[in-house]
Amino acid sequence: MPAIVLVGAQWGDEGKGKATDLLGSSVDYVVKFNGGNNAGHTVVIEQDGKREKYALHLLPSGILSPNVTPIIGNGVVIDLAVLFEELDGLEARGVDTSKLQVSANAHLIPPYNRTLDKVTERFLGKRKIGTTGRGIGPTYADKMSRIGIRVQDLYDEHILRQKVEAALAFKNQVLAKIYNTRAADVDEVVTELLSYAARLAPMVSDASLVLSQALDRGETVLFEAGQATLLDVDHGTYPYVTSSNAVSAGACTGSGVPPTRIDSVIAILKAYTTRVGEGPFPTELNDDNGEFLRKTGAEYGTTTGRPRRCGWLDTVVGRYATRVNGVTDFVITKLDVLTGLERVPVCVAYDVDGVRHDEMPVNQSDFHHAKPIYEELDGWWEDISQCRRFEDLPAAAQRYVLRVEELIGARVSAIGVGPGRDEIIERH
Ligand code: 2SA
Ligand code: GDP
Ligand code: MG
Repeated sequence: MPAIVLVGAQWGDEGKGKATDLLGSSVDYVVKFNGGNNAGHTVVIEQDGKREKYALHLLPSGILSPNVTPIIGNGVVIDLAVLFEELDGLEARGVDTSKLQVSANAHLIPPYNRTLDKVTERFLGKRKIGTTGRGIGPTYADKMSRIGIRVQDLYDEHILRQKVEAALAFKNQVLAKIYNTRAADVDEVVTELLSYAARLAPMVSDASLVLSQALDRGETVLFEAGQATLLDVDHGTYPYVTSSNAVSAGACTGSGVPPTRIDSVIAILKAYTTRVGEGPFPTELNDDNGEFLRKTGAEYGTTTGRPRRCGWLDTVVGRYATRVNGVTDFVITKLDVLTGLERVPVCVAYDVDGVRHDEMPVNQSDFHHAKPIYEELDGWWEDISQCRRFEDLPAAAQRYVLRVEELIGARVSAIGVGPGRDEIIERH
């Protein structure tokens, strides 16, 4: 399978990082195609008998696999200070980062966009999105408004200055006059951006060409999404979304590899649901069960440390993910977190003002009113973290997976039973 796209099926933090890392041993390239350092992927690796934990934000999770060439595609927005901090951190821990390539067309997050992200949230008040404050939204807005700064601009100071001047001519009005914050200084911004240019230079590539040639040679490319289906700017719970395309189609626009070259789409589905930030969440639990999931699943943001909102699995969302991503296989993660519950409710449809909806309501207001219709499945008590074959799972856990598979309409080919690299059941 030469070109595989890996996406999140819910609102993020499904365990994409672990899944990518797991596939790392059998792929040649891992491409991050959307988002930036708003992402947070935790990968736990057994090294010399010790559990080593890595938290990645901007770098593709494939960077932890020695034979993988990690690529940051054109669809990503890059904070250069964060990029080098993350690279330094990994190098200090002995990870070889020398293969990293960065698309010349990727956009940069200039310092003023971090400020704009935070003050916009403040001004939105109770309508805020709950962003990570990393400057993601304003940078994608600049890209679409054609006032963005790209990686390649770092190598022509004249053009870089022109672009920063053009962006600030408008932005400084907003910053100073509307938001009443300090205007950004063109010289300061240009100097800061240029300070990274020399170190970045050897990494800059024509990522689309590199990937196209790799696929021609029969090599395997894994496209790793940041965030997830319901945070996608077009197909998610707008406006409570991130500002990029996190669905499988984003892999093409965000890398320069066309849809005709994609062979399969793997979606990662957590055995329950979490969400960080604001926005509708029909199966959210504000009770002891929610607290149980948060504690047992260690549901705190990898980037911001925010407690994640928790709820039961929503298979309406799962079915939607199958549809909009063209999912060929699912990986269900964190099944172990559900151990010890007497009954495990699974949302199968919604009740919207007395009307049953088996599919995601197209109208956002309906989704805000959606009440989950649950099917209650039997729970299990046995520790499943040592299970490595589907048949090893307790009968109730097997039934949970099979019922979910039926409801989401695509094959479950692997099941996570713990955070470690080997804590996984593969179904053949
Ligand atoms: P932004 O910063 O503009 O992308 O925020 C817009 C919305 O997207 C959500 N978002 C995320 N949701 C889950 N996980 C994310 N990454 C981190 C993690 C989050 C963290 O892995 O834990 O540490 O808080 C992520 N990134 C963006 C965000 O909550 C807004 O709802
Ligand atoms: P991502 O953003 O989708 O990569 O997910 P995060 O890394 O933000 O959050 C997933 C968390 O779950 C991480 O801390 C992983 O180490 C952990 N994890 C992944 N798979 C499993 C699993 O099967 N069981 C348990 N208990 N933890 C898991
Ligand atoms: Mg995450």
